[in-house]
Amino acid sequence: MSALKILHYPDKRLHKVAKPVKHIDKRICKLVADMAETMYLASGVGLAATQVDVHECVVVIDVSETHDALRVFINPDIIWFSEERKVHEEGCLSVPGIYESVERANQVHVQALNEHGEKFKLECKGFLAICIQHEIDHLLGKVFIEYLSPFKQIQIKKKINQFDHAM
Ligand code: GNR
Ligand code: NI
Repeated sequence: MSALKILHYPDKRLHKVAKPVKHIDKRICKLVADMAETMYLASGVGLAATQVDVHECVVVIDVSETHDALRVFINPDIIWFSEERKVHEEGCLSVPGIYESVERANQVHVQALNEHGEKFKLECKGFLAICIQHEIDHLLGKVFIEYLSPFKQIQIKKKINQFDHAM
């Protein structure tokens, strides 16, 4: 396994749209293992392949407190969104140091393949529902701050600029 480099906003590559995985082969299994290592090392609860500059539909999530419940989603598709929505504070490994409230569906039903190529459906609520929507957005080239007001987005860009210059 090897840890991968995580792209940071405003890197243009974060806006590429990921392509579906055609064959779950050794390369994809290694990508899943490397993404899991990268996510745990960075203390994240999820990671999309887009964030490590691989533009294929692969997501890993572990929302457990014990960090021992890895979930793998290949070609994930949200097949149902609840009408009920909820605001929750979000962060992103690709936008370090920024935490902002985002409104999303409270519950979603997701269909995907696991690393063995088996199709599964998962009913997600709570923090898992937020995470899977955040990760699938990455695969679509979308970063959570794009949900914020234009004013807020400019503020964040300024803050990131200052931070990058100080480094
Ligand atoms: O680690 C993460 N925490 C988090 C908190 C609230 C909402 C979403 C997330 S996902 C984020 C990891 C990440 O950037 N995944 O793309
Ligand atoms: Ni993210």
